[in-house]
Amino acid sequence: MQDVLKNFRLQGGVVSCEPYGCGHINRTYLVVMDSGKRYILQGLSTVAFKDIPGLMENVGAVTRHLAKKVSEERGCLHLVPTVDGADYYHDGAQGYWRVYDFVEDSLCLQAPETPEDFYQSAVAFGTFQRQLADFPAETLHETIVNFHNTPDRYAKFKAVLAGDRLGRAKSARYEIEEFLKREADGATLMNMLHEGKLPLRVTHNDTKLNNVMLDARTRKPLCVIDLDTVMPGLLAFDFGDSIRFGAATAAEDERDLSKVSLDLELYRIFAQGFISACPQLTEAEYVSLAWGARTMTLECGLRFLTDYLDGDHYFAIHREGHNLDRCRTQLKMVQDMEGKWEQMLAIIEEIHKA
Ligand code: ADP
Ligand code: GN1
Ligand code: MG
Repeated sequence: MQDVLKNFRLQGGVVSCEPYGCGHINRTYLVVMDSGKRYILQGLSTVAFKDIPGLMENVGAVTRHLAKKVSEERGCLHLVPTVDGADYYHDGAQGYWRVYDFVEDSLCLQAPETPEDFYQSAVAFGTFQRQLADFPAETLHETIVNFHNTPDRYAKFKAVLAGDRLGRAKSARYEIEEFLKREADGATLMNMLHEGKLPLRVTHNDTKLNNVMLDARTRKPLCVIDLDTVMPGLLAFDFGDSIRFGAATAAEDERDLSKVSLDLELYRIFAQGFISACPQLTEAEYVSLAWGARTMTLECGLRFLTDYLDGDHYFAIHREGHNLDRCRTQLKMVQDMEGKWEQMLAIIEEIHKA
């Protein structure tokens, strides 16, 4: 790693560089210097991202835009330049690398420890929307084309299923049938977009709880991280992906499905925080939020299933069948949301009318 690190303008000498965090996509390392300064080094996934120069142009522009809006250093991510003054380092053999200042005295949670933590993460993602409301969306590269186009995710799933190269479909018969049954549901948001009912905004598109940093002392939001998928999108994507991950009663890869459900109280709390911090929502956007939760969960489950059938190339796995386990929790969440659907709509309506 020394070979990579020597290309960045770091303060001091490197003491250690160890794998860090729970991300599924990039290779993340914590770098500790003899000066006491710490950094995050990331090797970017060329499986997930086909245009990394474009992606890094987005990240550079977005972080610089945010830096003008925040009141303290830890209020947004800061890229550390290379010795040549660039935002990232690329080497044919070693791939693409970037370095961020480590966000010190912060918490990055895999699950909310208290409902208040979840509320604060909602405020963080809502505020992020507001801070980017005046960002020139047309300058952003689409870092993953059709990222939250669920009908397109279905098309890719069906192509992989038809090939079934690894013969894994037989071990996921039930899940395959259940996802196929819900294809029309998966198109709801895209239909609303194409009918001109929902506005495109600059969205984060990957609003997992572990993509927000809270202040370790006050537990108030510091900043939103993992900006690789900042692109034009729907508010419902950001709301929905947060619910999918953070309002679940169990981890994304829990094997005991009896533990997996949607916590409606956490759903309500997140909606309150998110709506209060976001720019003004349109009438249709309010209605779209519950669909966002259902669609992002369905889509993510479908993506895990597709990657399982395809040989686990996309999401990092840590055990055999990991992506199938993840797919099963998402399906269980979708089924639970269907049972709670009227309540999910009513909760948003109550907040809207309050
Ligand atoms: P991935 O796309 O793989 O999820 P992330 O950018 O989310 O990659 O980073 C993975 C994890 O590393 C985060 O969940 C967080 O715990 C940690 N992390 C990333 N950037 C920083 C940072 N600047 N300061 C502190 N921790 C960070
Ligand atoms: C990935 O990068 P990370 O781990 O925050 C994925 C998301 C999925 C999520 C599922 C770029 O998020 O879309 O919802 O895993 N990110 C990308 O946990 O594909
Ligand atoms: Mg992440």
